[in-house]
Amino acid sequence: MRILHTSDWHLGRSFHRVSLLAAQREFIDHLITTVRDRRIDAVVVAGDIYDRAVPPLAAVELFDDALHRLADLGVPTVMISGNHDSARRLGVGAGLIDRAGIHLRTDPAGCATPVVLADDHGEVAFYGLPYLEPGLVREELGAPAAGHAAVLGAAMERVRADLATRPSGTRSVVLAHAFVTGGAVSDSERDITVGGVASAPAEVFDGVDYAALGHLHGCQTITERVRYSGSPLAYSFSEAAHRKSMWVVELGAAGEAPSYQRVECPVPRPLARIRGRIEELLADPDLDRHEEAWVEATLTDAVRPHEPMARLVRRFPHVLTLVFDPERPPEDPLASYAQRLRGRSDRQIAEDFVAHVRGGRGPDAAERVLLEDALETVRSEAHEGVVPGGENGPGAATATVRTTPGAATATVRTTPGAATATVRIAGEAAR
Ligand SMILES: [Mn+2]
Repeated sequence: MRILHTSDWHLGRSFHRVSLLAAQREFIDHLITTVRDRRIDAVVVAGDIYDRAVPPLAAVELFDDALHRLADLGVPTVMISGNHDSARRLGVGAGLIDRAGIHLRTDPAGCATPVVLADDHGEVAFYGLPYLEPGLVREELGAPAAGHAAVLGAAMERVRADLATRPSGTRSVVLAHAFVTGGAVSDSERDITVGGVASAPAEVFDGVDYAALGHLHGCQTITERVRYSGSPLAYSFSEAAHRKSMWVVELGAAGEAPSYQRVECPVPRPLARIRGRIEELLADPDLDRHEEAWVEATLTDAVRPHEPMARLVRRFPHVLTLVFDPERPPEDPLASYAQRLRGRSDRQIAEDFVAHVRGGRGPDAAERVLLEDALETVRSEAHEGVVPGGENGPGAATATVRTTPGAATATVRTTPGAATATVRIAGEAAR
């Protein structure tokens, strides 16, 4: 059985204010062509169909078009919701499109009810595990502990239990939307850290023939049988070096190792990250090759140059973003601030800030729990789409937590997709 694995379409997402709708439409064309030309038997889409809980109409129409074309081809398709999708919104109508061979799984309760397809070697059971937000599904799945590894583990226990009841020789594929340990991140995935831990070990998928993963946007192989397809398009400049692709996985008879082929996706426009003083960027002949790219320019001039964007755009008409990173002497405390924040989680930044405004005394255990609760509440609400458009757009949310009675109040604000947390301290500690 030949399976096409893709994920993280993020329909409706734009790239630094440039609409990607035409590029996403081109990807859907490419998907349909690939299914037809490579005689694909089943398509799996591992979550993040849309970029947000309430997607724009044009994105919904594109998804509708993709579903019609897949149904017309008569190729069974299994899809799950990701952390960017609103599982409940996406799941509306799932029962009906099921009859057309499009199996959309958005409810964790159904994770052990597979879509069963067959070929000459027998049956293949496809288990769709929608994104499992630990705080929301722990009880439902009876997970012994909080956190991603525990809820995913509980869901996979159910999968293995169901598989054990099936005829011997039944092959199996699991779709999951998760951060598996060892995977490489990029800047366009929304942080899903819970209790300081974002990832689950690859061993959680032991016992199935193939785990088709979504969430990380780079195409990657975690173990031979546990893979990410990555997103079909680059959604941040950190993906400038990615080759965007899908996997064609060929399952043979039971016990045979699957074979894998990587199918590349069309590139609407290459990405380039360039860095230097503005005069160098305007003159360096090596940069000729980036003149038609979408460009992120980092200017290192010690003094911010006059109208840099207007000058750069003459050579790089598609420059989209400017970063200022002035060269400073190493003893300058400002030099390292951005570097200190880079790669730190919302929770770490919040804890550092509490320590900073309290003369070095960071949150104690109880305060840490409160901060974590606040961050988690915000994430759950954003995921469920219960927070209407905040000042930072749909899904932005704020939670307030009193760290010590009468001493400090921390307000945590997150904007999904931007992965930032701001902590404000009010009360005595603010003095
Ligand atoms: Mn994603």
